[in-house]
Amino acid sequence: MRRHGAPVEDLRATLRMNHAGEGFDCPGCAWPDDPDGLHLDVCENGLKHAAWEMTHKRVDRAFFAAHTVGELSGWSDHALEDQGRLTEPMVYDRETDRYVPISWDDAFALTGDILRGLDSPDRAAFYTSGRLGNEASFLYQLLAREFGTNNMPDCSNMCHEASGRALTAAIGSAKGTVDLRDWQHADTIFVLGVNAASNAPRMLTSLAQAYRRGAQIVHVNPLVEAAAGRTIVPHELRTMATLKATPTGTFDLQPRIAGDMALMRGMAKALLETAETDPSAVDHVFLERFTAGFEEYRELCRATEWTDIEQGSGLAVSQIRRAAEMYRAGAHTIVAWCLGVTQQEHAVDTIREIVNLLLLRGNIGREGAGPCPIRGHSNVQGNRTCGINHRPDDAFLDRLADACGIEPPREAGLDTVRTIQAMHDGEVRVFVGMGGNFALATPDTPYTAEALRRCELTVQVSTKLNRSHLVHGRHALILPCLGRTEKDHQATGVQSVSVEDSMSMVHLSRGMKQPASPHLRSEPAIVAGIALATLPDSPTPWREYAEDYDLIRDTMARALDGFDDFNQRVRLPHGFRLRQPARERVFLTPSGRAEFSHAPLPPLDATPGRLVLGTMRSHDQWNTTIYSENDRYRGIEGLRTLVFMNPADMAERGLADRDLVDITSFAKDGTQRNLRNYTAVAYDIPPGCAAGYMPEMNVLCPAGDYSEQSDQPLMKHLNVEIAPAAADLAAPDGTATASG
Ligand SMILES: Nc1nc2c(c(=O)[nH]1)N[C@H]1C(S)=C(S)[C@@H](COP(=O)(O)OP(=O)(O)OC[C@H]3O[C@@H](n4cnc5c(=O)[nH]c(N)nc54)[C@H](O)[C@@H]3O)O[C@H]1N2
Ligand SMILES: Nc1nc2c(c(=O)[nH]1)N[C@H]1C(S)=C(S)[C@@H](COP(=O)(O)OP(=O)(O)OC[C@H]3O[C@@H](n4cnc5c(=O)[nH]c(N)nc54)[C@H](O)[C@@H]3O)O[C@H]1N2
Ligand SMILES: [Mo]
Repeated sequence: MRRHGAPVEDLRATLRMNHAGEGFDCPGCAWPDDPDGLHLDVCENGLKHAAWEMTHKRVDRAFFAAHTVGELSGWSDHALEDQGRLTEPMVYDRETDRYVPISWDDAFALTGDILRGLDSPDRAAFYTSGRLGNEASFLYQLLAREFGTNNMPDCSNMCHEASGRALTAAIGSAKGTVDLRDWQHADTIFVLGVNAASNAPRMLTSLAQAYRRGAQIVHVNPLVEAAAGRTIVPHELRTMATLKATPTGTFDLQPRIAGDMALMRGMAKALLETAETDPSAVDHVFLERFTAGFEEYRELCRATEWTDIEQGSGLAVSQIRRAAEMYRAGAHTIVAWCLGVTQQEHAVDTIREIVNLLLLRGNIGREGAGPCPIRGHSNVQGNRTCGINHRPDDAFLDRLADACGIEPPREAGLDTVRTIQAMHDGEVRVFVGMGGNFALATPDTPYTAEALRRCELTVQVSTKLNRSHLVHGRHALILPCLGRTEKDHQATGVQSVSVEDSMSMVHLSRGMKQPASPHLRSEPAIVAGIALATLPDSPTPWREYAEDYDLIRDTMARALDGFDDFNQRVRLPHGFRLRQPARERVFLTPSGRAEFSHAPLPPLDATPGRLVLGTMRSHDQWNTTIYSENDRYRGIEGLRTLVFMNPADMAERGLADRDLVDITSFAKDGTQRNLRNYTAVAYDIPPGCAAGYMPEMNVLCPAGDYSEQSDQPLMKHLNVEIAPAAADLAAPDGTATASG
């Protein structure tokens, strides 16, 4: 913590994170609180993340006066954020190429003027990053819809969009069905495509407990990540102090990238073969009462050849059978997944195949069992619940219209990828970013930068300086907001916000630190300020909402499904659980049953000489925020411009460990993108697969290459060629070598 300049007294604030009704929700990830309060719910990465916000460094007007945007553009992303917290609203001044101070009123007026001057509300896009609390999310979508657009791109479009779509189709609701108590009862756990030790460290507690009670824990990942072996479980202070590692896995499967669907199919096939002699292998009563499409699925499994399953998964039949046998032997199975599964072309089919497998043994809607997407941002699930959605359904809009007295637009809006394209084409002229770092987090970095630069206005509501402030429109505003750790004083007193974790628990979060600057405003207050300047005839009491968040919650109780008595229930010690009908075996699908899917396995892409490359996070970063160049569990120090490769693939290309390489990606439309002078690192990864770090590798992700099923960019599935670095192009280091 000291490393980031936050003194030790701030630890007190941090240690109150996530404690029943008091303190702030950990901004680190969306893993739930421990409902029994037995564990101190903090982890190294959560502390790091909170400390990063609590830094004592400041980016004030003197800083901006001293540096032009041109100069700052040459700084590293780490250096930008490391300058500390933003302190007052700033506006871009073309004459001097600097950000200069502007009053809040003038900033809102500028935004309102330009928004009102657009020839259509659809010329604006309102982006959300998943940190935003529920109340601000609700106000933000209300602002967009009152203004007249559903253009609400969000980080979910790059994250768990596929999970929402697959679960809605399969079980009639977009969320997972399990909670932490289910994790305490599961005896068989499959963990697909998540690096838990770095990205959901509090999950390790559940895995360690499961191990101790004898559960099977199967990690499915092309890389053998830290959680697959023994790890130091973050809140077990005793084991932390003695650095004693606890096992958190019992079996590893290393499929090839995008091999998960074939693995799930293979397990189902093996299980159904067993069921021919042992009927108890599948849950016939459940299948009959609660599902649709089982017979056809059984036929499909029978017709899928083992050779296709082996090729598709990159795994041997014997391994798949062993996993299937573990699944059969268990009474309570959870399947959890994250980006390794979602950021793929066939992600929706894959997640539906996960559900197919769970349905076979009735592993849904009972204790210790069910599908469990591991969400990313701490409130990304809450954002969606509260209406941040470019494809709202009619039931939601009808209720919103009633509760708020507005006429919301009905046509679907633009998602993240389409917003980039629309800005590029001049169709979208105003970009408002509610948190996040759009310029870096999105695919195709130079293309996206050009798209943002073509805007008439870019508005970034942020806590820290980042790339998205430097890649801006003709007019540009930086609006600094309170962080989640900070006290939110409004006219009626100190306010709390609410958030929803990965398992549908909604609870309050209240900051305790003094704000980083007296000029900061809360996110609800900033949305209200923009709304007042943009919608002069609005029926919404924006000012009153900003002064008293209970009033927002009263309206949310009327507008949102499951939020009755919101103000009362959110004040219960652990908040409340949003109803998830599928958990009760109520399936809101067209058939009223859980639906089997019947998709063919994805075709194998086999262009000779090509590799499939997945982008991912290091241990020491938080999305676009890079803390250091180390990746502890993967044994990397001081290096981010690397590509992990299988030794045989390296040998084939005449590469030795740590040789410099050039990486070329091939888009569906035939265009190419390059990164030069990356370091090849020999690694235990299946042949044909490679991996490296986001956000740097977004340079290689074509904006046009998104999944036809989920519209998510294919961030875990780039088609690349990797060759020894061309000597004539060799730059002194591998950092600034993107071209495309
Ligand atoms: N400390 C920290 N915590 C975070 C974040 C952070 O950046 N830092 N980010 C947050 C966010 S927004 C999110 S969405 C989550 C992300 O959490 P993760 O999903 O863990 O994110 P990634 O680092 O992208 O890692 C993806 C994992 O998928 C594996 N993988 C790649 N391709 C495949 C495949 O085809 N199949 C399978 N089975 N696995 C594959 C990779 O080897 C890697 O282990 O974490 C959240 N928590
Ligand atoms: N290649 C590749 N690209 C990816 C991914 C990948 O795996 N590979 N993962 C994708 C995923 S899963 C996600 S979720 C996106 C993330 O995309 P984003 O959510 O857009 O990016 P972040 O890096 O999380 O945003 C960090 C910034 O948020 C601001 N911030 C921090 N706290 C607050 C706050 O409390 N309020 C406000 N208003 N601002 C705050 C700070 O200014 C900080 O610089 O990236 C996606 N991009
Ligand atoms: Mo995410």
